[in-house]
Amino acid sequence: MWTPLDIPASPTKQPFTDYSRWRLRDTDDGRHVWDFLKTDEELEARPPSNADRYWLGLPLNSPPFPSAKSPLDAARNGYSFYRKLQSNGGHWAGEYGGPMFLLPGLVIGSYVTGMTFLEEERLEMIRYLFNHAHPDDGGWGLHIEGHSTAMGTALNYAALRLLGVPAEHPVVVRARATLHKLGGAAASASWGKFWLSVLNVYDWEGNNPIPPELWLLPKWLPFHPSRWWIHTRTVYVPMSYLYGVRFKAAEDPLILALREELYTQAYDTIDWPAQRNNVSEADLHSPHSKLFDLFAVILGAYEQCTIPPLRNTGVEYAYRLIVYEDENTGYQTLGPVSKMMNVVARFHAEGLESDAYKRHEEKRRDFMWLATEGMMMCGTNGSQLWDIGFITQALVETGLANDEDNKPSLIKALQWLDRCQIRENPKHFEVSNRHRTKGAWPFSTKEQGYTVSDCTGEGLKSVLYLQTQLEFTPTLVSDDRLFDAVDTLLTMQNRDGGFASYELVRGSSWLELLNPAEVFGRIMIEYEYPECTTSVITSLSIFRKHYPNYRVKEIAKTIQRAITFLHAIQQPEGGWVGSWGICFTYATMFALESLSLVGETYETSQSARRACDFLVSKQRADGGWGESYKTCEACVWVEHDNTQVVQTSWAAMALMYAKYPHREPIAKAVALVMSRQLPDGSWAQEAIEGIFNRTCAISYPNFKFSFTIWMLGKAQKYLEQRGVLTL
Ligand code: LAN
Repeated sequence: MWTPLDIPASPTKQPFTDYSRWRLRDTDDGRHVWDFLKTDEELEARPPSNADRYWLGLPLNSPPFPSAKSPLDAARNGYSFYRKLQSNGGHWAGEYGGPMFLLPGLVIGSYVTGMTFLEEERLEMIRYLFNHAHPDDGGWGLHIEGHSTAMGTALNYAALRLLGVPAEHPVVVRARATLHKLGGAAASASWGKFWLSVLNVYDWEGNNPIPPELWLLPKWLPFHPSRWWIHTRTVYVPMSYLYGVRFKAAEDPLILALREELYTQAYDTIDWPAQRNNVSEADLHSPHSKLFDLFAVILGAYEQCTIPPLRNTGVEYAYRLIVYEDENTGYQTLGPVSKMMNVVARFHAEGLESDAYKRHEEKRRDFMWLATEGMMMCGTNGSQLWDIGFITQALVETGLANDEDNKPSLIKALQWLDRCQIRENPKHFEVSNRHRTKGAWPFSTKEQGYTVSDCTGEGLKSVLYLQTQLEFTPTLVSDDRLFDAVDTLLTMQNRDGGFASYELVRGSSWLELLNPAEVFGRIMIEYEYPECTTSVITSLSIFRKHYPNYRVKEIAKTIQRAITFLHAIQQPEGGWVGSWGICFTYATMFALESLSLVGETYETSQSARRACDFLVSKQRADGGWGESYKTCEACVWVEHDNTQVVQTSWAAMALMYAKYPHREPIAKAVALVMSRQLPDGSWAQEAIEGIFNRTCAISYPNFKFSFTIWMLGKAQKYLEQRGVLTL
């Protein structure tokens, strides 16, 4: 077994643990938990599945397919491979990494609460951090493809040290030098400052105030936290609790050592209040506004003379919200940041022996994913519903669903979708400021249990496709349950006609001026998104074909208003800006799908024509498309160094939705995607596919199967109709 000093000096592909002993638990509800099998008996009882092998980078022994003669052949080969990765429960598991500020939350939150890791988990987390240190300077950024930042480097540095890597290890020495060049931990963005305060290696005085009392203000106030974007407020709840009680880990030698390592000056000499707005240039995406600075000064003055009963009431209120959130989500919580903050809060209030502590400890593992480069903390407890939604629609639309070999996999997928639908509103509903959930589908699992507009849309579409367009599938989701999903969607349209992510837009856009998190943009309120809007339009359009009598007028009006919204936000150059995938290719595919459903295509609509011309103008000589994640930061197209199969598939699908009349761009895109297919039918992982909050990239590794297969199958029909049978 490795001891810390034996850890190799440089990034290594060679696992620190025996990869043949790791298994992904295969549960019906789609939980993702990696187990390390210690004994030979366990190994015998749990032979590795293909999914285990695939995600661990072990050979699958998948025989090569005869090379594809047509796009449909290629799609079929792709699915013959991908089918092998389906879980017994019916969904496709997958990594959901990318952000580099999540693992430190896991490690710091666990350290300060005394939660341990398996030795094997610890070693693979170290390896992950080694492998993702920036090759140029050894620091870490906001996400795996980003440049080094003070927050990324300070947090991941602390994580490595807590995981047991000594200060004199070469990886740590290099990272420390970079951290100091970036201004040290004092120059970290605010979320980094927060975690370091919890760890007791940064003074709470060096944070802008996070008073829990804001919750006690009247709800009608335009800046009341219940109006903020759900992720921001759900993170703010435990943050304000921990700030309110000034939680600090007990000092120990490692903490004392970190205080000396993280700064460019001696810890005792730091002027803490002066660090509140000290943020390294490398971290800065959304500088504080004047309004924010004013609020911070007023709240800072209040902190000097807090009224104890008021503070206590605020702290207690925040704690109640934490408990509601834990109980509403089976201790998964909305996301990984709030997850670990809630762990610390529950530990502080109820201690090590509490039921809450134990439940949190168990569910912590749902976020930990083992990949070829080590163990990471994921962006959610998986992307289960999102992935199953796309691949099932792809199979039905391309006709591959009716291949004998594929039928059982589609039945299993339908069974999973049936189990994943949320059937009731949350246990604590209005009191925890939640939107209704009855009938919705979540992004990951039913247990996590949050309505997402587009996940509900995609879930509904998939069920309708599988139940009504295939003859061999049972009807598992009743009409009433489909109506519940529609009812939920109909509660989610905003004034401008667009759909946001989890809820209605509750606050006005000036609230963005109060954005405290310097590293993210557009996080204070919900916004209407073209992607979410499209999923709702398309699902309602398909629903009304099958159920022409249910809430007919409302559905028609909703669709029409949503289309008006899409037109209104089309960019002058013709594309749509994506908020969740990179970037124009992603959102433009969704938007053109929507327009096609109301009969707007290249020949009939100015808007569709402009969008197609825009996309075609970005096609590369090799037939593909490639956009960098940097496109999302400024909403201006930035070419990626390489062509990407996923973006090429999105762009080609967009053109096909719009019935683009010239086949060449599509034929060239098909040829590019086919040329990248490996002999076993799969595609290699390319650049990161997703984004959030403008700046942070996130991985959707299953997209390289769902969208390639979907696009190729669709292209077969498109090209056949235009008299091209083979390429
Ligand atoms: C996600 C992932 C899925 C995504 C889509 C369904 C693709 C989107 O169409 C709607 C928004 C949603 C649900 C979404 C919102 C923000 C998330 C949860 C994430 C990008 C995954 C990680 C991110 C979350 C905010 C990460 C934690 C960071 C914070 C700033 C709290």
